[in-house]
Amino acid sequence: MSELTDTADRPERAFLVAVQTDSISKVEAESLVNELASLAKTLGLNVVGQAFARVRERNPALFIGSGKADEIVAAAKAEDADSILFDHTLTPVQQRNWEKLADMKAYDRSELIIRIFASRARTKEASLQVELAQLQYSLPRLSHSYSALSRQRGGRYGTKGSGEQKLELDRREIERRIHEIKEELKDVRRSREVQRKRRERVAMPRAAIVGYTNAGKSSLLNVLTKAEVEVEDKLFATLDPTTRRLDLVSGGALLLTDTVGFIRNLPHGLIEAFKATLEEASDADLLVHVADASDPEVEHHMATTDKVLRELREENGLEEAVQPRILVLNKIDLVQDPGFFDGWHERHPDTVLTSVKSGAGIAELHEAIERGLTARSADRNFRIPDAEYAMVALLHREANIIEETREEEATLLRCRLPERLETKFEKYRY
Ligand SMILES: Nc1nc2c(ncn2[C@@H]2O[C@H](COP(=O)(O)OP(=O)(O)OP(=O)(O)O)[C@@H](O)[C@H]2O)c(=O)[nH]1
Ligand SMILES: [Mg+2]
Repeated sequence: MSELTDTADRPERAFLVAVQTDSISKVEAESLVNELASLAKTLGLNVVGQAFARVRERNPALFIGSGKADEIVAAAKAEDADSILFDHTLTPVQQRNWEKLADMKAYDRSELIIRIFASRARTKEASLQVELAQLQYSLPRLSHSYSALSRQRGGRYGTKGSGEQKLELDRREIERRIHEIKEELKDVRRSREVQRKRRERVAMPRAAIVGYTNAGKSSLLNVLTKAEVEVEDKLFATLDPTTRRLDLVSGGALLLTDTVGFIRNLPHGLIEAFKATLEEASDADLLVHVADASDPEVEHHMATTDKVLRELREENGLEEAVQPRILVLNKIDLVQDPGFFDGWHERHPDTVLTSVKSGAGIAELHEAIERGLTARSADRNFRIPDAEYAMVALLHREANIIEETREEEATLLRCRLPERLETKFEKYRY
């Protein structure tokens, strides 16, 4: 066993490295490294120092120039670090080179995020999805470490001996498991599909709460629907979607789903793995995009969320522009500068401002959700025969009724109908 195992019972001491490149400014690099520190703390790591490196030309072996790399290693050693944690993505070769150079663990944001997801997975579905992402991540890294993602990675150096044959076996074993998980996830997806069909039959509109991690999505679901989703000041508190019914003031109701949060540079393997979960968001009738007013990077975070959603819709073959959405700026209780809101409304005129802490804006959000669901419908006249009274009941649940009169053996309704119900009611129009 290496000396690293002796330190197993103290929290891992991590030294962070951020890079500036032509496309990453100093300010952005700083914000990314702060976020990396939050991610590290979420996993219980002890952040003992950080360094910035300016990269003009990528050094294929280490990403960073070798002189700077030596400095970083020295600084990490001076802090008695157990690991060096990079904000930028390391190739398997770079990871191996850093580990040799520093004689300690080296890994990147993707691996850290995957480890967080692994530590947070509670349900079978989430566990399967995380395991899939882990295996896919570790496949190309097999040549240097089979257990690339296991926590206990000490003893790796000098422990050769596994040999080509073993490597090939390991690779096959992993590929087999990947295949198995994909099959299991297909079943999960099928049962989700069944659930969704069932919901469509009751024709309840669906809204999804989306946004950057830690913005307050679960808190909002809880306050809007009296759900009891766990809320934590940690990144990725929520991995599993929770759906609750939200009663509308007009008498209708909708299903509101809380989803996994987004983050910059989310490993693609995770998006891929969590597709089944995120489908809940990508085809909802309405998106409630929650942003954190107290975070200086909030607009970057919003752009990230939009980008991931766009990609998901594209992958699912859905048109991008048609999904109505409400922008919610939460945690306004934490904003010190009153001028902040002037600038904000100039850039994002229709924002609903909320605070789960003080209760501010929650009633407005209710109204905005209600409006959002009916906004794109027009006034329609329907004649519904008494034999099909269930359809009248459906309109009472789902539509805004403007006028209702009786004929012999039929009900006449003038109402504003959610667009998704238009085809269903086409035959009753007059
Ligand atoms: N001050 C303040 N804190 C809030 C507000 N809303 C949520 N929080 C806190 O922000 C933290 C994150 O809230 P969550 O509801 O877990 O956030 P989330 O978006 O679901 O986060 P993930 O599931 O990790 O993506 C918790 O500590 C909440 O108590 C708010 O309006 N004001
Ligand atoms: Mg949450």
